[in-house]
Amino acid sequence: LEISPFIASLPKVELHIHIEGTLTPALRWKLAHRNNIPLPYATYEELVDSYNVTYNHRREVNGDNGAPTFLEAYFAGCQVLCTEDDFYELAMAYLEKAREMNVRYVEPFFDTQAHTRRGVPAETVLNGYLRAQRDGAERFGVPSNWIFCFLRDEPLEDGLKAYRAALPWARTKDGRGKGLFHAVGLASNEYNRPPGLFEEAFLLSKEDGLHLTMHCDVDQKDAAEHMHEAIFDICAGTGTDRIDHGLNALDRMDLIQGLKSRGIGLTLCPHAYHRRQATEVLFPKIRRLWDEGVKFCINSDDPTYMHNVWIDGNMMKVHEYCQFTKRDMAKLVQNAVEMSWADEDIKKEIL
Ligand code: ES4
Ligand code: ZN
Repeated sequence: LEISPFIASLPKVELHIHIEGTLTPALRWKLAHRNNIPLPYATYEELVDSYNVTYNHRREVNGDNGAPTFLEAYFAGCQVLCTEDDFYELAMAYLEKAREMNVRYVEPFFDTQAHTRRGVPAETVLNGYLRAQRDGAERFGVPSNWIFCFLRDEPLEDGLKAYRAALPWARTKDGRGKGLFHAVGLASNEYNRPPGLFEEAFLLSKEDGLHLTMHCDVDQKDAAEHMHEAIFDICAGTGTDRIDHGLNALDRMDLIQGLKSRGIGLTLCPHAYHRRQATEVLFPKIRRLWDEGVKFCINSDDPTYMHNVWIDGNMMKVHEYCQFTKRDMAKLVQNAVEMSWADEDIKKEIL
């Protein structure tokens, strides 16, 4: 699908993108050489090929066709990120790309655990992203508020340690933090890792005044149960503020009702699902969510690991396949603004 002038010029807001999932083969190649990190690929073409990943996080579900799982490829990509400048360059490349797509505001996810477990100090990661947050707003006019992610397939204790290390870079309610992130999320492989396992971490971040979102990925094992926990049980029953993906709400009416009554929005990433679901299956589901009155917005997830389909390509797909009108498309952006945790002056500027 070619991006239409209407979608290209529509002001956009991105609420579901993993910064490490924007690493291009070109930047990865450059950083590998700069940092003397050996790549397990003989040629640049082989590196590009390694971005052809399988959808499910578990090899046994994919069948063994030799392709890496998405998470294997994603964490392999992370290995070239070593210095503060590397993290800065990664983030600046994304924010510049956002400007080119007329994306006016972003809330990128980042994983410190993916880097500290390789021996990179947390402050290297955080200072790189912090500098990009400042320069990206100034140079490209793209303000951003970032989201610290717990890796759910790592122990809670590791997540708590990572969170405490990152906290000086947060925008906490005491107003003393550096202001990089203002929310926490839950990412990585959710197989047998329900969100309730991270209750202590969520309560802590809420006490610190941070917002809360969590992945409830599509068609994973126990997807509906995880979603039920996220909506009704998390944070002593107050629930999450947002859900990332969450298409499985359609499996159960109590989930649809819960989302609506609690005003929880979904950050959908249509192309990520389109890799595995037929057009005539997937897009009617998204349309049904819309008709049910569930609030959602359209995002890109990990564009370089998903055929380079960015937010504009994702919006094109729903415009085309859900029969969303131009007015509907503007409403989807408005949903993103309302679901966002941007300051009021930034929200006003976009709408
Ligand atoms: C992710 Cl697609 C996806 N699922 C789970 N965790 C992630 N982190 C980055 N992308
Ligand atoms: Zn995601």
